[in-house]
Amino acid sequence: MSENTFTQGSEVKVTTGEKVFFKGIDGIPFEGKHSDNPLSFKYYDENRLLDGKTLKQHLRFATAYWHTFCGTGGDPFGVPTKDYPWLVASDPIQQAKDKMDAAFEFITKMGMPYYCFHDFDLIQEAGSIAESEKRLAVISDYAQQKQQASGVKLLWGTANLFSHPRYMNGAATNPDLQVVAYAGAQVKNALDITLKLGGENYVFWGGREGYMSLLNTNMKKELDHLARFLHLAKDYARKQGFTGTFLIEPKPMEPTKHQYDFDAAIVIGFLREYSLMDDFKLNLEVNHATLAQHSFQHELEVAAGANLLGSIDANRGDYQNGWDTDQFPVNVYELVEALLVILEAGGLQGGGVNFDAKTRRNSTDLTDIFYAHIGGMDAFARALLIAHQILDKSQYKALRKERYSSFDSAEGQKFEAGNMVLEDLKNLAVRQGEPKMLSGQQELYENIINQYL
Ligand code: XLS
Ligand code: NI
Ligand code: NI
Repeated sequence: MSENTFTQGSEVKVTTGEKVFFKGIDGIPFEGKHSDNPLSFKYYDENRLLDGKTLKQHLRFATAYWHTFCGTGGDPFGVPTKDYPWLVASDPIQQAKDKMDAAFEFITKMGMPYYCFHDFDLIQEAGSIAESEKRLAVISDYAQQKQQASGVKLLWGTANLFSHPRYMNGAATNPDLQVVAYAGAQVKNALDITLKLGGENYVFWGGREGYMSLLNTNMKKELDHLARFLHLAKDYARKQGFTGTFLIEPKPMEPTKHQYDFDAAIVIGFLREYSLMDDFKLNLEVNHATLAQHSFQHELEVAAGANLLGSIDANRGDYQNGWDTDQFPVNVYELVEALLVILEAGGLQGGGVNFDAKTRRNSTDLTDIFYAHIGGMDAFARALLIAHQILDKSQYKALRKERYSSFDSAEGQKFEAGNMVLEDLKNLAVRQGEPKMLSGQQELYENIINQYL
């Protein structure tokens, strides 16, 4: 591998292959909000300190290999629109290396510390398991060199168990054991390369683990199989020395009509039922939350409440239509609401902010992927700073505390500690009489966010 390196920001070194794909862009500097340079950060100053950690350490941004280097703009109504120069070689190994050169060039020019992949984002799947293993060995060797040269790390790996036709009836929940076995082989290999590359987490997104019709589905059996499968994967990875976190990424539907990992609450119930709570946490995605008719901060609150807030997939949906549009995040007000939850929970547990987002079909310039990530990173950085200020300076926390202050009384503490019986509640009600009307003050809370924006 021949590469050029120079330092971008604190840790990541710009790393190109023999061919330079993003000519004319050397890196994305922080220039502040008054800069008119569209290829600069306005808010994301990676070295800025906040509570003893840099913004880079707080946010732990990652690029999603699949959208940014594999997604070429095809949709159900039309062929791809993006001619990415790293996808032209016909030999799969050469193409995978070109793609990885482009990926590391992009990631390092952005100054992002992490990336995430599915096994067959890295290299095209071959015709047999043995042949695919060989390909994965070659490309993961190459990734290892790239990571060493650049300082970029792997936030998480995963296996694509939804694109190949064999998975049309699901992977771990497939009614055919032979397909489950194939999924097992694939996860074993994906775990092996994740481990080899020092991956900090491993994700399961159950794209086709669900059903299209209940008429042909034994739901209980499929859920038991899913849990069995996750135990096997976890036991194998732990035996190999993986110390990171397994993450389940909930989504209610798409591509299936109903996905078993519907939302955070359902996944938590599943993990609890099948004794997986010690090893698994959640990877929450904005657009999956909205598909489940929740806000993103709702999903974050649910996970944080169970101490399972692992990582996030950052993107946004479109409020005028109902599917997973995976757009880059731009809505600072909503991100502040999310970051309030994340900060109050003490941050993400081992995860980071992965841009599971894609540029639009008609965003066909290579520069567009820079604009997209700059926008997302700036929006997150800005929201983080604002949320931090709100927690630090405003009456937000005090207001919320005050709202529950009746539970600080002797009776309230007795109730919370489980030292009351129902008759005690009745006696308290009789003693104190009709409760006063206590305003929820929603508008006041909403105005606090606006004030700090
Ligand atoms: C799809 C999911 C997927 C996972 C990784 O909607 O978001 O991209 O993040 O398999
Ligand atoms: Ni998604
Ligand atoms: Ni995702």
